[in-house]
Amino acid sequence: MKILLLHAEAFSYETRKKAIKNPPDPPGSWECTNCLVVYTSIEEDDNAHSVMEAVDSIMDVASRVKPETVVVYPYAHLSSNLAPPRQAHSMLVELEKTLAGKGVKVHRAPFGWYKRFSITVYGHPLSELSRQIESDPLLYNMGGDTITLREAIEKGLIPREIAMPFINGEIEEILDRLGILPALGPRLIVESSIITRLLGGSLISASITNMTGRPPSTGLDATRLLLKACREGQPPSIVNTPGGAVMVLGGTSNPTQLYRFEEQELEDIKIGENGIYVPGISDGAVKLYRSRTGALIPIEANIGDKTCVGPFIPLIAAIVDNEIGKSEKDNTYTPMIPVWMHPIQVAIIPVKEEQIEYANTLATTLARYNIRVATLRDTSSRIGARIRKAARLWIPIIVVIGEREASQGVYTVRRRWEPGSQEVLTLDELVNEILNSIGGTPVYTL
Ligand code: A3T
Repeated sequence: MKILLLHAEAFSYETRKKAIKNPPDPPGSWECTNCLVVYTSIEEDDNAHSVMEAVDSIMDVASRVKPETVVVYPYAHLSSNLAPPRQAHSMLVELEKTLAGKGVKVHRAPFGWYKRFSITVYGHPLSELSRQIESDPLLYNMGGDTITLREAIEKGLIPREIAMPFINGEIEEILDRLGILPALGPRLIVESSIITRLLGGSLISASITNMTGRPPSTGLDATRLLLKACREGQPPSIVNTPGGAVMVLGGTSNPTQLYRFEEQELEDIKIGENGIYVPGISDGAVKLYRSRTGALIPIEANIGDKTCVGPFIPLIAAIVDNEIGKSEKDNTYTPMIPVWMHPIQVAIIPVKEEQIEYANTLATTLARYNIRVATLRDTSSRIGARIRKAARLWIPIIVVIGEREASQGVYTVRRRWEPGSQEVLTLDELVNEILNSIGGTPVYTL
């Protein structure tokens, strides 16, 4: 996405004629004074992440020039790599909504029209700015190579099931996907004890009853799948871990039904009463997570002496949902997922261009310990904005490198679990701390 931000004393436009066949917005005209006009070209690679980035940039400028209104103006002339109109329009709507959600007065100009416009720019130093918004601004470091997170997944450097819920930038996105999580063929296994530790209080336990004669409840697909795999567990669908727990490896022909229970199907689950009716199985129990939207996600099944957990992506979804739930109840609580579970364990942020080399050396060193690192090296974006970006992704450890750090050979570390505080560490201290927080992780790769 490319944006041109002009702080205007006066601005007005008026639609002339259609520039595309069926413009999604009606024609119109508009004028304003003291407005920040954001000429926006949506590019092919743009995604939800780019919108958040753009919002950050716009808010940053708006906080300094203090306009009365922000105008989102579709403008196809800043890029030669344009997104098709439908995608471009929906992102501009998203941009408008997200800005409005931040309490900004926003006006979005009609899409797909030739427009006549006039603008008078104030002329102060901040009144003309442009920003290039990267669609995937996190540069992942593996063995000294700098690649995007997406490339890292494709190369198999980050377990897909860990990284996928994060790939579009907004963890919240996985909540939308709670019902339609694709079966990705997980390769990771996790001990059930850790799930109980993370979700404990939020899990609903239900026994499985064998009410013969009752029709099967179709919405129990996910639970049934988990139970079936747990009971029948032929490799590679089930793997015993050293801790005795078992991970069910997903796989279904109809992923859209896998984790979603429809309203009426919820009635079939008589939790704490008759248990769950699952045809053909009567000797087990399940633990379900009830999300904030009411969806029930099967987390764990017990059949005989076997415990089956998984698959991995709904687990992450449940944990994220649960954490958001906690932070909604208590606004001093910072939602977080454990360091071992995050696709990016450490974000390294060089303050200025001159510190990039020092940042790269650190990234390479950490990557050698198999620590998953991303560098936010876009030094044209302000340091605060980059720290916020890392925080928005729930990256547990953030290392900021400024002039002082680079010259003294130390690292300023912010830990997500200690909001508001930071500490200066040596390389050894930093490495030890990270390895300790990952150590003993009960996850195994197949
Ligand atoms: C104009 N202002 O540019 N990004 C932004 N807008 C787009 C895109 C895109 N990827 N694709 C189409 N009109 N549009 C006017 C000039 O006066 C919209 C945008 O409104 C553009 C129009 O569709 C034709 O490309 C022409």
